[in-house]
Amino acid sequence: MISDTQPTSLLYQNGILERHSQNPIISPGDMPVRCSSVFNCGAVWFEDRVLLLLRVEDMARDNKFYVATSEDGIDFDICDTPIDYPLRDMEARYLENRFDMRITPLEGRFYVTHASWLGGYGSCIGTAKTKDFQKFEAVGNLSVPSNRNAVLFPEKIKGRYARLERPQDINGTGRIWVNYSPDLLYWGQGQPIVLPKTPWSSEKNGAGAVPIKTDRGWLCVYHATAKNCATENYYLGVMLLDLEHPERVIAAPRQFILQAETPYECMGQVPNVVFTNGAVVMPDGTLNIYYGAADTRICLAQVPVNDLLKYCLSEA
Ligand code: BMA
Repeated sequence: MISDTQPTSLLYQNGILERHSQNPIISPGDMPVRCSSVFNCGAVWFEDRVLLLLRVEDMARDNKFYVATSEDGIDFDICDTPIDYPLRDMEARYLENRFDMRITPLEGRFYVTHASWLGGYGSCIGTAKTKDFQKFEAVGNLSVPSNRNAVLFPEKIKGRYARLERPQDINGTGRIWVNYSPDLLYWGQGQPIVLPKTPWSSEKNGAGAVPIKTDRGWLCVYHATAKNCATENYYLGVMLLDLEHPERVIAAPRQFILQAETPYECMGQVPNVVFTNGAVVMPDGTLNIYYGAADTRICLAQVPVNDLLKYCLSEA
């Protein structure tokens, strides 16, 4: 478990996160298929490597998902063929798009959550499980619309499975909720997570990476958006949630931890987007946050995980 008593090794200057000098670490030209975009990926530690599930949009703008692995978390080997991800009945009939896969290690398996966009219905949450990232099995049906940005906690909380999710608000935007299940099939007893109102999160917010268990609470990197006169800009923020009652916010700094500002984040299919679905705590305690930049390429931002925890608590 991560603790905030470990020594601080990063001096905060302009930002909390450090962008990797090799960014973008995966671009469309690196893929084994001709494609226009590599979107935000799920990320997990698997067999002594970082494993990413990359969403790729090919030249027909069809989506495929590829596994990539790396020992150092920076240079990735990308599998030649896309994964075979289960298609449910509703998806077979209405699917337009699947996106935003997150990977949670839970009870000896890996659970992948994704959003399915069904024509005429909108966004639904789906879950699949795998042991090896080769064979995937659907878990239950899709959620009813409109819901997305689902990420499972890596363990049961007070006897129930828990996930963060983002049901649609009345005005078409959305906020993060926590929801519970006895069996990963039936979900209920949901409660909103109330975050501070800030100018960078005025439009929507949603879960990002899988919550990281620390001795002070669940450390969560999330995304938020705000509109300006030209675009809707994406930001990353951090929050700490109570270990036993994750709907209770222990700390949520008012400042964002990452905004789109480099050319690779500001130019692409959707400009001014930094969006994470996955972060991995490396063996040396560095948190590797993998994020999609401008919906076109994958980038890496890093911070010692206990520094992020301390920062979160110091801003509470
Ligand atoms: C969200 C998701 C993300 C994407 C973002 C910006 O709704 O679809 O995959 O990065 O929009 O386009």
